[in-house]
Amino acid sequence: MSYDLEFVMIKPDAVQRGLVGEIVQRFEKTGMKLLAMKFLIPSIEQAKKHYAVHEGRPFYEGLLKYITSGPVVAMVWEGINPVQHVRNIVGATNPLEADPGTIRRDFAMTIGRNLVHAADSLENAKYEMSIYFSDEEIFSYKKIDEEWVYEE
Ligand code: IDP
Ligand code: MG
Repeated sequence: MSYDLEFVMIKPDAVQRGLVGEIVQRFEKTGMKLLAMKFLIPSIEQAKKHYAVHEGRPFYEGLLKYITSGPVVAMVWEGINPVQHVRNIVGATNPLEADPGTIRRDFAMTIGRNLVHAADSLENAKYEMSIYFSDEEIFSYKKIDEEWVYEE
């Protein structure tokens, strides 16, 4: 078992709707470790890098407008299998298809305003965190509950 990193972003709609605390808490309560957190308005250059895989899709322009429309919370979380854990907590892309208890099912109505972004692979997580954080901004520290979250 190895500790890996996942990149997560609380999108502008969640900030506007006052859901930042609720969303952070869902990740925090799993026992994952928060390594980086930044409140920022993504530039168009950052947004284009972030969503490069979606270039050419019908929703691409709207997606860029959405993600650059206001402040977001960018985060890096560490854990074992963090991508799977985080994406389970976030839920399916379309809130209509998301499981009960997921963020998107509980708080969102439409695919175009689905509150949270989470990288879909460790490789993409690494790429996406490099868009928003320098290496020095991603901390390394001992968290006191680690032996109670993971068996030795
Ligand atoms: P994900 O966020 O669950 O990984 P992706 O398929 O990677 O989903 O799509 C990225 C983001 O693009 C979605 O979270 C959503 O905000 C937006 N998006 C995807 N499909 C649509 C669509 O059909 N209409 C509007 N927005 C979409
Ligand atoms: Mg995606």
